[in-house]
Amino acid sequence: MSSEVRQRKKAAKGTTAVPAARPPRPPAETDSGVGGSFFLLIVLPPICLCIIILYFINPNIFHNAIGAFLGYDERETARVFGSDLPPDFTADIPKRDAIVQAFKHAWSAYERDAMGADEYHPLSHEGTNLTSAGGIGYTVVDSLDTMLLMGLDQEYARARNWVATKMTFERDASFNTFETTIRVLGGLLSAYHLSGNDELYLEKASDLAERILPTFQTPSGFPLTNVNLAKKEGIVDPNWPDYVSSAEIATLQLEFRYLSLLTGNSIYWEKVEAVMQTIKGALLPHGMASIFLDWRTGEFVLSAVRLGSRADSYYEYLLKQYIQTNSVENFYRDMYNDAMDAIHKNLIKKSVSSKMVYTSELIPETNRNEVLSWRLTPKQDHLVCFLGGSLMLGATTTGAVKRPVSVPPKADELTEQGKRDWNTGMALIKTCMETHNTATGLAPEIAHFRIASDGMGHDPKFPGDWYIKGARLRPDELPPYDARYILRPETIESLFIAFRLTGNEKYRDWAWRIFSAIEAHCRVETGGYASILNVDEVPSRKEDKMETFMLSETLKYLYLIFADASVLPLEKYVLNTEAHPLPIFDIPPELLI
Ligand code: DMJ
Repeated sequence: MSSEVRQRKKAAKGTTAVPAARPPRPPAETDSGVGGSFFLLIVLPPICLCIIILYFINPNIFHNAIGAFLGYDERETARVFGSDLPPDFTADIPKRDAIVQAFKHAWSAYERDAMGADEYHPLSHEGTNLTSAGGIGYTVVDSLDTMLLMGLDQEYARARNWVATKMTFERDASFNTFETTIRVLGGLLSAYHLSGNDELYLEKASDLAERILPTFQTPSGFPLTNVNLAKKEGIVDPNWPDYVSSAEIATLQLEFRYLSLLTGNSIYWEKVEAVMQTIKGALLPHGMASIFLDWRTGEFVLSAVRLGSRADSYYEYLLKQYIQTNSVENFYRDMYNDAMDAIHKNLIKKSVSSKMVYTSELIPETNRNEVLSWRLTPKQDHLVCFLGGSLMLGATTTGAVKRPVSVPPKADELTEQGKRDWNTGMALIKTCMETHNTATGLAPEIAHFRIASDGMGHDPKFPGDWYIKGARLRPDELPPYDARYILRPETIESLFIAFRLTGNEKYRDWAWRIFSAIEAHCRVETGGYASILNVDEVPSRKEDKMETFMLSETLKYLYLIFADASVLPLEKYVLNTEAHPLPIFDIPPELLI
């Protein structure tokens, strides 16, 4: 509850308490009743008129007051719940078109310098492949659906031609199973759907999936971290040979399930479904999932519990699997709801002074006597910023009393859990926006939040509620890893969902603010966009890399925020974790497992 709401409640209690302590006053006596009539006839009508006029000027004043009275956590929530303003979902054409121009700026540089290469380096104007065995279409395939959505027909035709004539998976090298699935398999499937079922993409997708399938041949059924696409064999992660990560094994499901639907071959579905069944049976006692599992035993291993790297999309896909099949698989609904309960109990915290909602991590530690404890670390990866939007989306699906809910949802349309998740989602998005309050207006890779026990006291170098570890110590040093912005999409992804679910223009404004910062600090004049080394440094120092998710996610979500909402309606599409849209479908009887 905001302090303002709290104070108002206190004040309200105070006013009722005072008269009760005194003898009740007799009703005011008047000589003739003229005073009462005067009030009713002369004073009351203008007051009512003022209230009506005020309501038409700004109904939120009243909605806020009602929300505060009902006791929601945030004034903001009150503004959204119960608003009767019709949301305006028509395109903001100048802004939408500016995003298209940005995409062209990025793509044309890649096409000019590096067409077909897996990755692009905009400062050296070069492309490189993930392995020395040759590329697998990482950037081209990750970009296809964005071009289709933006109507970039010529660029798309050339990219399709590259897929048709040059792309091959006959590469004798180790590729990351998860990354290949979300970017390449997901990109092919989405291109198949958005192109009106162009068979080229389904053939390529089936070829790729057949090569990935052998990674599931482990005692637990968990896929190994890497795969040799030419040899069709799973390969362990050389750094963690006994482990696989929860995000990586539980973020293949949307893609493999959709492929089963398209091909009628249930094998893909069965493999990824079995992974989820085993994970559910292995969850830790407090209902959380740690970042590593043992691929031999199928058990979680003692490792960090968090919502960022190696865990993020595990949570994202719990919800999205439920959404993908028209909300009939209660297995996923329950798993998702349990996970959100556990997150609220264990990881969601409020900052010390301004009560910003953020997520922390739990790090396991054993002392000399082998006694285990969990250390709470107030560290939030940029990656976690997907969670705000995801919680809001969850609130309107697993947390809805009836569906579809209004836009924005009314309080009585959500369950208690739905209201909680909606509030947390909005608050987390606000926090993610706070982490954009840097010299560049871009958020760092990792933010730390101040806690009372951090031993930093009232250090003037850290005046706010959050900081970038090590970043402000020595300006001549190479900035720490935490200070980078590598063109990540997560905050923008949440803004997209929040805008679609509320129609609140503020989310478009925030998205535009981030886009302007990207333009100001990451744009390379000769073409492309680069990561920057320190979000708190102007002019920015650039790093020679444009991640493929700039084309597949960051610019796509920006485009969708400013496009008309009839483009990819959320009730018809679920976006994979790389922002590749896949249609929501009913499970055909032959695929019911
Ligand atoms: C993307 O590849 C995906 O969104 C993934 O789930 C996490 N990280 C990147 C973007 O930051």
